[in-house]
Amino acid sequence: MADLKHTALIIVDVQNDFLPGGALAVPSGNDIIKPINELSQKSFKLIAASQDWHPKNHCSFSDQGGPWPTHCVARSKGADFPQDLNTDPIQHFIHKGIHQETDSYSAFFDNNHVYTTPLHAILQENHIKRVVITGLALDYCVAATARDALEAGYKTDIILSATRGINPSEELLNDMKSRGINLLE
Ligand code: VGL
Ligand code: ZN
Repeated sequence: MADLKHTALIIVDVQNDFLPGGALAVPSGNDIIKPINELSQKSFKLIAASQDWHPKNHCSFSDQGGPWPTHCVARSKGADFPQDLNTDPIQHFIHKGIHQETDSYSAFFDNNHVYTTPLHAILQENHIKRVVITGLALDYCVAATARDALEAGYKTDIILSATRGINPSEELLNDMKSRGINLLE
């Protein structure tokens, strides 16, 4: 990664509930913590981390008719970062999924594109041209964040060693590649 002057590292939803033992565990999710800790030592212009941050009665929860078990309730242990993730280099924390009636896979917008998080403005203020995306889950929040980043005009890379999916298909990976998202080792 040659010139990181205009590059941001984005860490998506590396939270206890998405790790083994959590409410919505992504298989081998903990394997990515060390690679992310290594990446965050590099000289990125900025580092931002998103956190899934739901109200207790969020529409995505199965007891509210949604597809997912209750997870990442705001301020709960499950919504917290795992202890072994080095959060010292992270300058910006982006909460998403904070509105009861809508879910937000992407760290930029909710799924209906009604609400915008501060992420795009932060990247613009810092003259970011390229984003390097890591975190969980590859087939949901990482994919959605990468698609929105690309649409917003950023050169968009996903680091495969620093992401894991719930059930990522070959089609999804091909779709991301054909859009122009770079899948790097
Ligand atoms: C996520 C499902 C529900 C994710 C968040 O971070 O990928 N997946 N909420
Ligand atoms: Zn969620």
